[in-house]
Amino acid sequence: MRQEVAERAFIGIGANLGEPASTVRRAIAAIASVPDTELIASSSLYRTTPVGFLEQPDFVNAVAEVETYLDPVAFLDQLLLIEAQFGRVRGARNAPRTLDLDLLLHGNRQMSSPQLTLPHPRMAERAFVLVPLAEIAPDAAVGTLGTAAHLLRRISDRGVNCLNEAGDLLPSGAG
Ligand code: PH2
Ligand code: MG
Ligand code: MG
Repeated sequence: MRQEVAERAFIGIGANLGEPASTVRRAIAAIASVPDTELIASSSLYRTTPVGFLEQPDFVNAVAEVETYLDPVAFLDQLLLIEAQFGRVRGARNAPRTLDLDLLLHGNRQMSSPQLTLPHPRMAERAFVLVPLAEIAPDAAVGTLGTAAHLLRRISDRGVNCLNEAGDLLPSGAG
């Protein structure tokens, strides 16, 4: 449903099959064309070590920030549509994927339904989410847990490495 007032939402983007860097860039463009939604910012791309099931290729991760008039469930439906357009076939949880779009934050909403939990339940421990989120919105509040920058200081950012525009790893220590 369309709401009267726009809300700020953050989307976690991940891919680890095919050409993941190109997929993530095209996914950001697809998010920018969601109805009633404006892209505000997108993070750098990061090459990240898989979390959970380790025997799979590295991921490319990023975070996008939008302002949307869609309510959380309507916005999530748009994200699922984009995943399907990119050929995502839903297999086992944490299995390799062509494109994963996770609604991380939607305004200050806190909700839990079988469809959608906000804030995203695992984002506070995941450097592959918090590093790109803190890059574009260090002050974004993750429910009652604190800001992205605060949460990031409590975990290790090992295994999360920034890519340059060509999709190559930046030399470590370069920022
Ligand atoms: N997504 C998962 C599980 N593990 N690991 C990394 N590095 N990046 C991801 O996006 C990711 C993951 C489930 O969605
Ligand atoms: Mg995910
Ligand atoms: Mg997902």
